[in-house]
Amino acid sequence: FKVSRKETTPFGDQKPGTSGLRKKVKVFVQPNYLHNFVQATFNALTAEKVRGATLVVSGDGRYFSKDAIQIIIKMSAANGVRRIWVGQNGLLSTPAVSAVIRERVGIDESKATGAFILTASHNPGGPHEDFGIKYNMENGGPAPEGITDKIYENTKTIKEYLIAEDLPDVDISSIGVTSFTGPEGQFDVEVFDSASDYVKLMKSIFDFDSIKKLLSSPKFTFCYDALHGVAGAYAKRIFVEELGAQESSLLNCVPKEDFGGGHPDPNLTYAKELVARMGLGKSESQVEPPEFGAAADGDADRNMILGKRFFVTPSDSVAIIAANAVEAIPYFSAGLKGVARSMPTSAALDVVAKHFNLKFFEVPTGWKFFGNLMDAGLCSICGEESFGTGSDHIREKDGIWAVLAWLSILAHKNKDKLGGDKLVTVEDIVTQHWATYGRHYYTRYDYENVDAGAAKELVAYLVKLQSSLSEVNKIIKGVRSDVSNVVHADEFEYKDPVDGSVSSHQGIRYLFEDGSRLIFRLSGTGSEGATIRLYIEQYEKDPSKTGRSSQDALAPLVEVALKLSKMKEFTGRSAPTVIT
Ligand code: VG1
Ligand code: CO
Repeated sequence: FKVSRKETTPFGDQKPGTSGLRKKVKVFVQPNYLHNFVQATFNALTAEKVRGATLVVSGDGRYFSKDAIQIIIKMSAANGVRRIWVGQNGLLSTPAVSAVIRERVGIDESKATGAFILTASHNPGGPHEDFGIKYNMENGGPAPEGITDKIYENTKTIKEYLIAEDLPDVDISSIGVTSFTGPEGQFDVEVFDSASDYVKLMKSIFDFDSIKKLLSSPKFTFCYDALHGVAGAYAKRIFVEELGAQESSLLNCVPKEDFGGGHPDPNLTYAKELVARMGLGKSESQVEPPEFGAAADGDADRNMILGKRFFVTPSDSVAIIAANAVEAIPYFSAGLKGVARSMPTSAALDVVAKHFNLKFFEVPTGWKFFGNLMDAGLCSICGEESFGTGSDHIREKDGIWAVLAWLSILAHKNKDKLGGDKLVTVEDIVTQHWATYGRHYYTRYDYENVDAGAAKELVAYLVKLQSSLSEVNKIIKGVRSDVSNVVHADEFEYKDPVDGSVSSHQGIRYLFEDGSRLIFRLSGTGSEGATIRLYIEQYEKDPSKTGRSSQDALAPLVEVALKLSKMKEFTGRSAPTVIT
């Protein structure tokens, strides 16, 4: 093939967000749009590092992925990349990409240098919905801000990109290697099985035999919903073929370009079918719900954990996994190095860290901040309130890992009970956890697609307001006299303890005397307008008061948050779009 230099002009809107660049498909299909971003990434990595590299290119299979993969292959060839690895049909979950970068050995003993992950995660897909792309580094984790800032700077000044126009499209549907010769020598595209590296890694972490025993008990019933995302490509292999679950326990496990028209976000609003099956829907189902249910998002890095008629908040989930990991999961049997959560995630994990005297870190929203801690051996388990949980086995959050972690805990607690008449349930595990550690009532309100100017004004108002605690407390007392005082407020700033880099303006926090917290921040993953997130949390230590409904328990704080932020005045919204 030949290398062509193509003239191009910058687009002004290619700033990567919390997790890469996400836009409507109609934006991505503009001539040169994807090309500019890919070249800007190569330039940020430097030509020296790109030349000879082995890059993984795959994603959640959403609409436009197949075209994007061919474009990236041709641009990689022209930029001197040595090898491209593609999961069969372009499918690899985000955690599987991370695992492939870290673990896979290809032909000629090659190892990957990095990856382009093609996903907009939990955002809907299809010609009228979202597409996305992000770059992951050699450690398997998302590019740090130093690199994403450089990519953005490059997109603003880009003048040309390189492409091998005459390279034929590569068949990514069948496994095998296709080789080409370019000006700098050989260029290979290797298509491989999407699941095998990841399955191997999971088998090295968990005790599959004990989970298998649990799943084969007639008293234990199981259900997994992939919401037509890429998790389907792993669920059958792991849950059915390896662990012996019935095929009928898999819902929506065929990956689709448009996720079947749905919103592939595993929460109580969007995972409707699973929610109904688990007995949490509006109308009670006729059949007895399964003991355990779980769902994933489009790229399978998120998870939702449910028990029979019972919802586990993600903040509780990571705390419970951390509290039980050493006993229940072989990978952690030597102990935990430390734990970490994102700032808006509830403090349930903090209490566990204290109890076990573990190193503990609070980082900004987004998985990229956990990677440095893990690389430095400071953190084993971490999580976010946004249905993200994971560990240092890779450098992304991992939806199926979280399900296997829960199944491991259930298997461990039921080790001697499988023959008896009652199993320890998900609900039992969570309520016992609350009894020991106290409960963090928690909810998140999302105001999606708000006018961007209005959202900025609301943030500016809250930034100014937090500087005067007396003003804040005056407003609060005027709304609810039964809510405690704010004792500290700030804009969250994080200094990475490993490389010293500082991330500022990561959300506004109001911290109350009784441990309650109100947090406001703008989403960095949306593709239209602005999304305001409001996080509300209240700690209850008294075991006789941990059984309330969270919406009831949090009602006073919600009222305070809405008045304090003038939410309705700024946004015109009297209710959030989604409550989780
Ligand atoms: C959201 C979540 C954040 C998560 C990010 C990527 O970001 O709040 O916790 O890390 O999505 O998850 P934001 O900036 O919109 O609040 V995923 O599954 O979209 O890669
Ligand atoms: Co995701």
